[in-house]
Amino acid sequence: MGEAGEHRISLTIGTAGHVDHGKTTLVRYMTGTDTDRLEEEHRRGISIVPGYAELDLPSGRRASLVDVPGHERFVKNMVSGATGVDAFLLVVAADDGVMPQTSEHLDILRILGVEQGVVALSKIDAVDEETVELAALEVEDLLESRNVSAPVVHVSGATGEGVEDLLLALDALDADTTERRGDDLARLPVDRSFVLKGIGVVVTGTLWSGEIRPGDVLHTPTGLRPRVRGVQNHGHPAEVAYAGARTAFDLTGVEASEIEAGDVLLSYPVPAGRDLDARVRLLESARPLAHGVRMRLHHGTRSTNARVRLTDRDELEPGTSALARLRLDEPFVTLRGDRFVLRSMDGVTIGGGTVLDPSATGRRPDPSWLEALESGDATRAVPLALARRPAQGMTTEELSLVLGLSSEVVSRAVESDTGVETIGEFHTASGEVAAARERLLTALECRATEHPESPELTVAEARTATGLSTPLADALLAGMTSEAITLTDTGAGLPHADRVPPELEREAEQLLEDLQAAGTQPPATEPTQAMRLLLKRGDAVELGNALFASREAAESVLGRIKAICRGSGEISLAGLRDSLGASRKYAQAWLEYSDAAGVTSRTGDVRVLTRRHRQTM
Ligand SMILES: Nc1nc2c(ncn2[C@@H]2O[C@H](COP(=O)(O)OP(=O)(O)OP(=O)(O)O)[C@@H](O)[C@H]2O)c(=O)[nH]1
Ligand SMILES: [Mg+2]
Repeated sequence: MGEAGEHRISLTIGTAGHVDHGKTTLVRYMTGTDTDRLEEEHRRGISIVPGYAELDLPSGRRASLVDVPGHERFVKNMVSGATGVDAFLLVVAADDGVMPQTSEHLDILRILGVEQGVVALSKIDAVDEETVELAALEVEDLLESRNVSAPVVHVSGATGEGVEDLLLALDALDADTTERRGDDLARLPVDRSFVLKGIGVVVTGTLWSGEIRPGDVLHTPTGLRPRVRGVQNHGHPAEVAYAGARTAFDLTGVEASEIEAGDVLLSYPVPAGRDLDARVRLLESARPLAHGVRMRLHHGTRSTNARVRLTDRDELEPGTSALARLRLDEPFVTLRGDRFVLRSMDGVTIGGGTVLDPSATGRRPDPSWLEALESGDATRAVPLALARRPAQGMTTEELSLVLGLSSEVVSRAVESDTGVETIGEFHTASGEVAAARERLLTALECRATEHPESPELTVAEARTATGLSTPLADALLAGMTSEAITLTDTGAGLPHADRVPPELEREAEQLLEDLQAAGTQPPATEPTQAMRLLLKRGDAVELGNALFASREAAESVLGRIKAICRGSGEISLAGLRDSLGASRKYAQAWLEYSDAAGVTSRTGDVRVLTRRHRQTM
């Protein structure tokens, strides 16, 4: 089925409620789908893992139902199924009333930010009216105590009584009320991974954000790069998996053993981290939370143990929230705004929170940074993010990831903020760039003053002078070439820096005269600035051993060497010495110069012309 013909899911509803209260039965009645797929689920008569079914609502909208297990041992699987749903369907059996997982599931939904939903008071066929009314009162009390408002519909999954009303109530729910960020990053928390005969490795999950298409290469935090061969949404082959859809992919480039439930697949690599800064909220029903306590943390399809360190207090009171640093036993991929659930080590849900900084650094959380992240206000958070990474700059993509905001929102904030300067693809604090530019110009001026004969810095030296990271320094250099500096293969310089000061020019002229007068036997000398200027201009040559000669002298000696070689096929040290009437030292130096210039090459005790010079007469 193609993209255009695809009947998209507009609403995802998660069931909730105590074990055996009739969730799966109700889902089956409404959809015809048995969400208890496992043999073990049938044998034990309970749900164990989340199951999925599609539901056509009276208005024509199509919803996805996530049916979660109610047994207290499978709360982890309930969190995994409930993460990312738009609304809840809380099922309470009329014969049993409100039970422990009824309230625990409702708490978890609130922690996950799922605030809207419907309560189904089920099994009304099995009890008398008075019992139904009693259960209804318990439900009202529960909703009131949790400050949740939701319609309560009396139904039977056995007879179908009340199901029409239930469908109408579900149809009245809004889609997309949860914070689903339209990130460019596609994120799939894997809930199943298996091998299908003839197809290969298949993973399933609910896509949290972004889009995934056949042919895409995905990334895992451990560095695997599986390629997507085929995509299915809700069991139908599709051209694109979209955020919120129940998806399945068949993958190449990975072994089945390398990907398991709880892993996350990403459209580009995002580092996993063990230290998170977060806002932690404690349920009204929980005991006070002491600083430094270890907890079980549930995030999407994964869970791990974590130590919770409160930032500004020793103890968190029930019903309140505070900033905290969480140290996870295993690295997780999280983004700003992600919700997580906290349970005590003995399995009681005590609260949860919202990730603010997924890669927390420093000894203590920085409250002003966390508050900016929490505000979701890009204009507030962008300058702080840039200030936290001095001398590096950040791309729009990096900012979007760190702030947990879409790249459009980030771009708008960057454009409207006069304190942000953009160089190439990097955004930086503008003061920082001005300072780096100053440092570079100063370094170039210094170089030009101290070494007018070679006033350029190498590119590496220029980068160092800016004090910026290499990519940012390169962007700065590239941006400055049109105006302030020249950038060539040899290095960076100032325009007109090759203008030589008059004193040096005079000194060089005098030196050149001396060299010319000295001819083929110049005296040894230090390589002064004036000498380097002559070398650079080609007016002088270096013979080695602190010997420098004029270009004319060099040309005459090379001419003589060539003539001797062409006459007798070779030249010896003694031969050149006699021809020049010079000492052995000079003859040796000139022969070495001739070798270095590629005119001659040494064979045994003599030199012969190189092939190039043999041919040209
Ligand atoms: N009489 C009657 N029995 C029901 C009704 N709904 C469910 N049951 C029975 O209650 C038992 C449990 O139903 P399930 O639908 O499996 O309950 P569940 O909430 O999905 O249970 P878990 O997923 O394990 O938490 C089954 O034996 C059902 O036949 C109902 O409306 N009326
Ligand atoms: Mg069930």
